[in-house]
Amino acid sequence: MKKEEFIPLESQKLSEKEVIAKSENYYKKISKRRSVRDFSDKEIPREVIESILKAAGSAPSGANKQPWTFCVISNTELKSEIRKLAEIEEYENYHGRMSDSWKEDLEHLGTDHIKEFLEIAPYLIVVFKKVYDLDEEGGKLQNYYVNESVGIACGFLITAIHQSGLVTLTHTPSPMKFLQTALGRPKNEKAFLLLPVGYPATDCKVPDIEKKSLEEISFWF
Ligand code: IYR
Repeated sequence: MKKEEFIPLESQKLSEKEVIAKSENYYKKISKRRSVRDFSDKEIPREVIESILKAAGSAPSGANKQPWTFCVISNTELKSEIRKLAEIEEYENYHGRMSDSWKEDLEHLGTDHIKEFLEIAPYLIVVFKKVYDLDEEGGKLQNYYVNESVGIACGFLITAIHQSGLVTLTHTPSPMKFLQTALGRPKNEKAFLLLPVGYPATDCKVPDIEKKSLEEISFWF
């Protein structure tokens, strides 16, 4: 595409005051997001999931290759199968693969190998990264900055879920190979993140944790 073929940017013309107010309001809203492990089984309309996936798919990516696939699971048997397989891996993690210091670092989150939420949440979204693309003859097509791109898309996905009034958890059962097999994904796709999506349970509690201050996370030059 030549520069002459570019199209005008759709953007709002805002005053400085409006920009300040918008940035503060967004911070207030997004800082209420919490990772949730206690889900309600209340159904979610399919169109909500479609919208949050379209939001995720609008993320920037290396050379606009959009190297991601989102698998959406609501089928009860498949959710149970995924729970079973995730718990097998997580049992190994919590009973050997994770170092003592890692387990100590997780203690305040109250996690263990039991992953009930994988069956209770009405939807599971498994994000796959496309390490490369395949052309029609099965030839390899290069993707760029795949981890960065898919990480950004996951950020968009998580904020879209929060913005919709729903909750999620960035669950990383490890290793995640079982997801590629269970969902029949091709060899160019590797599981990246598993997100249960739903409403929080009525009595949902979250760990009492804080985020680092602006002073701790930023250096200004
Ligand atoms: N994936 C495991 C362990 C785990 C690891 C980290 I890093 C966390 O922040 C939380 C949990 C699990 O999901 O239990």
